[in-house]
Amino acid sequence: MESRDRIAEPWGARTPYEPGMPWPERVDTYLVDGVEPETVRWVQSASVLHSDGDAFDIAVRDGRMVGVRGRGIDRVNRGRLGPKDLFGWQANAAPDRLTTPLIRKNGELVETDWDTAMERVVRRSKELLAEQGPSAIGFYTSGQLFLEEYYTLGLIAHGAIGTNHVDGNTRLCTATAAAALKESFGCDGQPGSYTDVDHADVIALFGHNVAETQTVLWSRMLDRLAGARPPAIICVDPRRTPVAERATVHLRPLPGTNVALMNGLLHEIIANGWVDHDYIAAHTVGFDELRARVAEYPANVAAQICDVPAEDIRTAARLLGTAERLLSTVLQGFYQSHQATAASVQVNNVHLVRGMLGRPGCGVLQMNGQPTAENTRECGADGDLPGFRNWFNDHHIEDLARLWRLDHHQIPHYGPPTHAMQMIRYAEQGSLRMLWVSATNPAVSLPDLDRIRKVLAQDRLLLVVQDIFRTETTELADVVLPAAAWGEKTGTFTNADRTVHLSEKAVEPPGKARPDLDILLDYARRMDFRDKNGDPLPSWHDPESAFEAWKQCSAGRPCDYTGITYDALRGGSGIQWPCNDTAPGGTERLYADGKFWSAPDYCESYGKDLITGAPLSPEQYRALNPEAKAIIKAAEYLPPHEQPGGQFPFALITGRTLYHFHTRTKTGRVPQLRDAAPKVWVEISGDDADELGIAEGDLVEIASPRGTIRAHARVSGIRPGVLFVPFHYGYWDADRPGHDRAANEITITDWDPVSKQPIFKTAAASVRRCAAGDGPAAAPTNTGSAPRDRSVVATSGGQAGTATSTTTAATAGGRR
Ligand SMILES: Nc1nc2c(c(=O)[nH]1)N[C@H]1C(S)=C(S)[C@@H](COP(=O)(O)OP(=O)(O)OC[C@H]3O[C@@H](n4cnc5c(=O)[nH]c(N)nc54)[C@H](O)[C@@H]3O)O[C@H]1N2
Ligand SMILES: Nc1nc2c(c(=O)[nH]1)N[C@H]1C(S)=C(S)[C@@H](COP(=O)(O)OP(=O)(O)OC[C@H]3O[C@@H](n4cnc5c(=O)[nH]c(N)nc54)[C@H](O)[C@@H]3O)O[C@H]1N2
Ligand SMILES: [Mo]
Repeated sequence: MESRDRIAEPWGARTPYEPGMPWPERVDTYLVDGVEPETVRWVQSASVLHSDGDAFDIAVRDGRMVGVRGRGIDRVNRGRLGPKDLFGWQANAAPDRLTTPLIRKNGELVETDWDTAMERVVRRSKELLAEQGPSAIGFYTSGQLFLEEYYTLGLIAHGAIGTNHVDGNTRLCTATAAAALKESFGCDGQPGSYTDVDHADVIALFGHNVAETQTVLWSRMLDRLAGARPPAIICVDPRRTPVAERATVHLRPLPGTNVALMNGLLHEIIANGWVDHDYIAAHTVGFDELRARVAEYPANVAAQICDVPAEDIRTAARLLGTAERLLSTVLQGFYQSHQATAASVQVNNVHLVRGMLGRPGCGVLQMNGQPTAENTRECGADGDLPGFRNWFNDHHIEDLARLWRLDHHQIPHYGPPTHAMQMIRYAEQGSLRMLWVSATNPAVSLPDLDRIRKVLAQDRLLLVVQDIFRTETTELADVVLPAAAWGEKTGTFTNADRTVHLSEKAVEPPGKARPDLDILLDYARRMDFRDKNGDPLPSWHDPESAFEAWKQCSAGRPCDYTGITYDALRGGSGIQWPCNDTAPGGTERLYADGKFWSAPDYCESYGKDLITGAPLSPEQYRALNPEAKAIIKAAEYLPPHEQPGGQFPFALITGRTLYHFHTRTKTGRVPQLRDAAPKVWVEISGDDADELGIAEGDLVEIASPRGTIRAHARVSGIRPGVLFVPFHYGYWDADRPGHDRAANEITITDWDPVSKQPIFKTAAASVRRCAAGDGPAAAPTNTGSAPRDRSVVATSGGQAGTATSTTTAATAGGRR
């Protein structure tokens, strides 16, 4: 057993391994001082602070959480935990949890009881249904609840109420992942598996800072890099992230130029003949269009648009083109950037033209971000219909109506589901009169916050907010519902590689807080929702009965859960869907047989035009892809809508740091994590800083056409011409309240035409020095925000940040 400061060393010790070997086990444990592992009860769970699905047990003593221990048996992490996994659970016990419902009276939020709060919501729902119909009501949920909760919400919204206005913050997060998969494969569903890391000889990360956002997956890659025959790494990111530091090739494109870069790479791959013509002919449509399109993007043309050396594009293309086992991952540097879906689809195209799918090491991971985003999508809480059913296919609607015992016209399918930014627009215009927000904090996480605050604060809008803390958003609410957090309720969730985990209740929720599932079921009972037979809707009453109902809904669909039970998830490892009679142990990789879920009668989507977002009709799709193949779609590069220049000469991007999760409602309450990154900063390149007379730690003002914020400057390895601001910092901090630090004060109201995902990573801004700082910026030094000035004191956690690891002798060496 060894101890390490896991704030200083987020990835822990190396356990090297070589291609084709299993990833060695390393069990990480953190227990609060003085607690011995033998004296606690261990309760099975997994992490809800990213999409990796790191499996661990929660240590419980005297009814309180006292630590965590990784599950060595689990396929995802083999026992490893990252800093947020090790320390994040402490937020549950924060003294300022919401413990009672609140209701707005004379402008103030005051404590009330559940009956009063729920009756206010129910009364208004009934009035609106009577006066305006279902379209007056909207639901905005999360990627952080459990599967059972989303399915319940999906049924209530789509079925019982019949509104088309239901979406998740997954719109800000993985809408593009889903869209890119639908465009290429006709259906959502992650093709690859984390075990592809064990086999790949090239790993390409497109706009994905995996080292900070899925630390355990990066540990797996680091262990490959430390072993024999390590993979080559391609990093596509304007910042010098920890991934870039270890990359064989680091491409630093100008933000918003991903399509040009991808077209340049595909041009080189095709021009050099690094394509699998048999695979293309047997399993795809659309190759000729792609070849013609990318012919316009030789390396030097792409290089000019992206401002990267043409030679680097050629080198990267050679690696992609000659890899024997290529694993690609895609995340927010593509999903939240200009032409999000068009760019992400080109990554799928690399794999299709190279025939690299469904074999060990040959995976695409169109990543998720949030822990349960996959479930929001599959259960229909993001607007899509449950079970990846197609809103444009009448048979799918009838199928769902039969399952729910409703008339098919009760389920709205007159058009695509309303996306989150459109719901905000309807609220702004006044047609949406009630918005129920659960497990998301839009007053920090949506773009152009001044506008968002005004919309949410309107008197005519009944804003219901269901959270575990008071947040920037609860402060605008009319009714606040206190929820039980992860660890205080039972349910399942699915990570980015389709692995389903069970998370059991470990401790009681505080005060009167209730599980989100109970709140939704209580609402349904009070509304007296009924099916055709007059039976209560939903028909279930607890997590396991909800899970069993969901299994019926998933039967025969791609995300088939029928072979999974709570009991099967207990004790062992997570299980990858589809899991059914034909695949009783789950499915490691999709499309191994070159067959896709893209048949016109079966597919989730008929696809869209990658440039305009216009949906294809069923007839157009049938003509394009009658035989259920994969679809190769090409796209031309278009310049971003807001480009740097004039008064706003910098490209502004935003994103994350390793130690915080989103709007910090949890990580900001955990000492180890809070102290590692206590305040907002802005990253600026050395060249730009020198030219503007900005020194490390100076207070600067960053302005965009939307507004201004202030932050201390971190002079970092970011590419010149680009500014990066972490989006974690809202305004509730006691030390300096105010609207002058959230990145989204200055981001743009704009979204991808295909996925409707807001563009948080392409805008124009300026920066100006305000004053000297009192020392370096309080930004982490071992991450993408590493300082140019190596004398800045390194990030560390000391004794409080120390955790233990155990590797068994057999696995410690890696090579056998
Ligand atoms: N520590 C931590 N981990 C998390 C989270 C968290 O809040 N904190 N959140 C989770 C969630 S919900 C998500 S969605 C994921 C997100 O995980 P990531 O996508 O890895 O994180 P981001 O920092 O948003 O963006 C990744 C990178 O995109 C780059 N980038 C910006 N613009 C462009 C561009 O135009 N082109 C390219 N190629 N790159 C660009 C940025 O420099 C940044 O390093 O992380 C998950 N994990
Ligand atoms: N500028 C910029 N903006 C961004 C991004 C970016 O990169 N740049 N990234 C976007 C992305 S990818 C994402 S995912 C979003 C995240 O944005 P948000 O979803 O707004 O961020 P969170 O802080 O995770 O908010 C989740 C809320 O749910 C509460 N909560 C936690 N657990 C529970 C529970 O069990 N029940 C209930 N009812 N509540 C709970 C938390 O206290 C918190 O208030 O931000 C997006 N916004
Ligand atoms: Mo996300």
